[in-house]
Amino acid sequence: MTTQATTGDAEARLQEHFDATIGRDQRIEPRDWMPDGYRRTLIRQIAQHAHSEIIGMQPEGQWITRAPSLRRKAILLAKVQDEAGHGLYLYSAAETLGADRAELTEMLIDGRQKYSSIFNYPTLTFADVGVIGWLVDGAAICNQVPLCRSSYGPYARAMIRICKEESFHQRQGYELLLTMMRGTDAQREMVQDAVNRWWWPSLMMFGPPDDASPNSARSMAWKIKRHSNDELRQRFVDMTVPQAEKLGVTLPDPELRWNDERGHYDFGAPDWDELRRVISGDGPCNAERIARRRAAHEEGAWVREAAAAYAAKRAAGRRAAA
Ligand code: FAQ
Repeated sequence: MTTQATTGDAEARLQEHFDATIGRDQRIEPRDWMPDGYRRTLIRQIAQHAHSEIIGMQPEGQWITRAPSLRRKAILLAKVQDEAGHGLYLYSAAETLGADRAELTEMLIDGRQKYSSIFNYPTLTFADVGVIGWLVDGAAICNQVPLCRSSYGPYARAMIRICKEESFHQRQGYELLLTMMRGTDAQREMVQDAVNRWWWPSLMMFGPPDDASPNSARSMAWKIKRHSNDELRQRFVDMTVPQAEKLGVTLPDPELRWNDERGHYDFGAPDWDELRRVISGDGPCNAERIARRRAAHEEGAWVREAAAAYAAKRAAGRRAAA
């Protein structure tokens, strides 16, 4: 038998073992063999997810100094800090696949890697903070709860804590909106205006429609994704409509109505050209978000250098003592 044939046989056995593990709904762990495409897909999705959490600190972060009370400021600070934490768990999960966190950050600020379209829209009033919690975190929960059963262990485990925290984020947003809706006419108008602006971008968070989603079939076969983009979008609409009714706001979609036969709400199509534009860098705030992230990275260079110098000094001290 040639060496080439032996290597081929070994690889086929590894692939078989991988397929069987996925087939049994068991987890793939960092030291397990995995196909290159599986590794690449995970790095792409986890990095995009991590970048989204970090860039996602900006729209609400802008309201921390302008929060209307100490209570609202404390809640908002905690939420934005949680998002930093989510970014860090996710970068760590990407590192278990061999990705380098510094390189991932470089790829984000050079525009070589994506982050969620939703964070390229401006936050014009404090009602936007509530609506982001309700709709954006609500959409994130719909998308991410199934990821707790993703086939890659470190990603699935990171998602458990992230989802628990997102759930607090969603409730704080809804509670803020309930409070504003019990306030003045001007406050109710602010809430409705924010809902009008964020509804369609929230639906776009789930990605392109299934027939235009190049990665879904592969990711679902690998059980990285458990549901298609359209399935999750429908689940979000079904969950959100009754919440909007309770809140007393109108969702800006004339086609939205209950369909008895399907047992779901029918709804209009988002503007997919807008999603394409925002993803390709041409949304209302893309340039501002990346410029801010780049500046923060550059301003933090001295901290990274100091931490590396301190670690080297401690390692030298340990070597000298040994
Ligand atoms: N924005 O073939 P598909 C959060 C890209 S975290 C930008 O369907 P896939 C917490 C996609 O990457 C929000 N790009 O792709 C929070 C692909 O491009 P590529 C982030 C998008 O991966 C709340 C191409 O289009 N969540 O909100 C978007 O199978 C409040 C084709 O698309 C996650 O990342 C988009 N909306 O499905 C923080 C969850 N949609 O790479 C602060 C994990 C698609 O081939 C405040 N990710 N693209 O060049 C996922 O579940 C999936 O990656 C999808 C996309 C569903 C986002």
